[in-house]
Amino acid sequence: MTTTFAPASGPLAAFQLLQVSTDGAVVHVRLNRPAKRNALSDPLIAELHSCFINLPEACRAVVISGEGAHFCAGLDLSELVARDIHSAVLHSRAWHACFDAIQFGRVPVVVALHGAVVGGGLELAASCHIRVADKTAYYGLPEGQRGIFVGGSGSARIPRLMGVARMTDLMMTGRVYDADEGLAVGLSQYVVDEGQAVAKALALAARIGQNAPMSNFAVMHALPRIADMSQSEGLFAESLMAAVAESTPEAQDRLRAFLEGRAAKVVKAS
Ligand code: 1HE
Repeated sequence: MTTTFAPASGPLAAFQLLQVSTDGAVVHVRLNRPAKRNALSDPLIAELHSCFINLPEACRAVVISGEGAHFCAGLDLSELVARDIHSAVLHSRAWHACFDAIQFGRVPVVVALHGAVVGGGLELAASCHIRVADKTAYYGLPEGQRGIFVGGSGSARIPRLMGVARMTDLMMTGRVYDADEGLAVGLSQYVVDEGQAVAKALALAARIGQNAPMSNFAVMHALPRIADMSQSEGLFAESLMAAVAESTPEAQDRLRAFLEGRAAKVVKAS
């Protein structure tokens, strides 16, 4: 795949711990703190939050990846040592705000995973919409060993991917899943060869960015909320969302294109 990514301009160019580049509709956000294994410090979380609320108008999809040998070592443990109760709550809420801006933002987010995807790194990955791992990826929740609990939305988001029992196992026993186990339990949707996760994620983001923005928005915002509703409420919400999506001019154009033989058919993967 040929890409022509260029450094981002405007507010996205000013970050110290993120490297942001753009290629048309796709924005690539790299965690850029490899010496500390991309550990999520307060400034890194603040930059990530700022990045997602300042995405350029032309952006239709985002890829997140990590520089160096690991995707992310989780919470920066050096910052935790001297926190009082009130600042600990505010710290956790700042992570929630950042990861909510990713999950419930304007555009879909694909994350490319390799090496350690642990603790807060897994919480970050769980807030993205599509997870692509390479063979080197592994997943752990060492909070149990460190004497702490998840605070970056892991208790709400990770069981929704793999279930409460598996999360309990990882947190209590220190069990680590490799890339294939992560795929099998639902932590990632793709596993690719070593070093190929970013390319695959960029290709998926380019494809996703061609969907009608309202369809992507409906998938991001309606699906997880409907999953939290009773069936009756969910079906009603689905009807409303479907009516909104299919009434947009873009949907009408796309439906006409298919009926007139101008749109791609659905075929088996080769
Ligand atoms: C860090 C961190 C960190 C590395 N906070 N500084 N997360 C963890 O419990 C995972 C802790 N980290 C590790 O297990 C390992 O570092 C890795 C498996 C990720 C990578 O190992 P390796 O051998 O490549 O690197 P390293 O030598 O361990 O680390 C390189 C440097 O990064 C070193 O600093 P240096 O100054 O000695 O060079 C490490 O101290 C530093 N480093 N990880 C701070 N996490 C909102 S709640 C979320 C709760 C959690 O995320 S708990 C899980 C925390």
